[in-house]
Amino acid sequence: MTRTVITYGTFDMFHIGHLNLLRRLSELGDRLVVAVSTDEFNAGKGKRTLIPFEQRAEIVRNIRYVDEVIPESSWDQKVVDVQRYQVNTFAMGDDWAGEFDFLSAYCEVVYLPRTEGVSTTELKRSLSRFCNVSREDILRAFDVIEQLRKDFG
Ligand code: C2G
Repeated sequence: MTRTVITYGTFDMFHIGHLNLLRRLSELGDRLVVAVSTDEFNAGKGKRTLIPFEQRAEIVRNIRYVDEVIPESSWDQKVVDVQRYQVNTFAMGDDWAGEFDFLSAYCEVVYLPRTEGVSTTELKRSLSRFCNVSREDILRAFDVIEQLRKDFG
């Protein structure tokens, strides 16, 4: 009997934390269904995504651990999804621990430890710091490189 696992997420700026989770979820069953949050649903979460839904869904669809991708457009779709896809296990990272325990009436509910040290929010912060390098700093760096080239050939 096929054991189906489902999870939900934005998966913006796909990173190793997302990959670790999907790999571990795939080990919990035979089929992994991933519901990717639509841009509209994220706006409702107060989340601005950098990568549009279609691209986030296409990336997740092409992760070897993922068997099917569906859109997440509402907080209320989980019960319907669990029944429609005959889900055995609902699983999320443990930043959501306890939030979806009501689903235990329909399937196993599992929260897995998050990957520490990486998050989309942190990536955005690093990116903005990186992009904020001033023109003067860049020119000064080129001068230093030029001087080193003269001194050391
Ligand atoms: N995650 C993780 N480790 C990280 C970052 C994220 O394990 N370093 C997990 C989260 O716990 C979540 C999944 O990766 O289970 C997707 O994370 P997000 O894209 O941030 O998803 P989120 O916006 O929390 O949406 O209905 C549930 C929501 O759609 C979840």
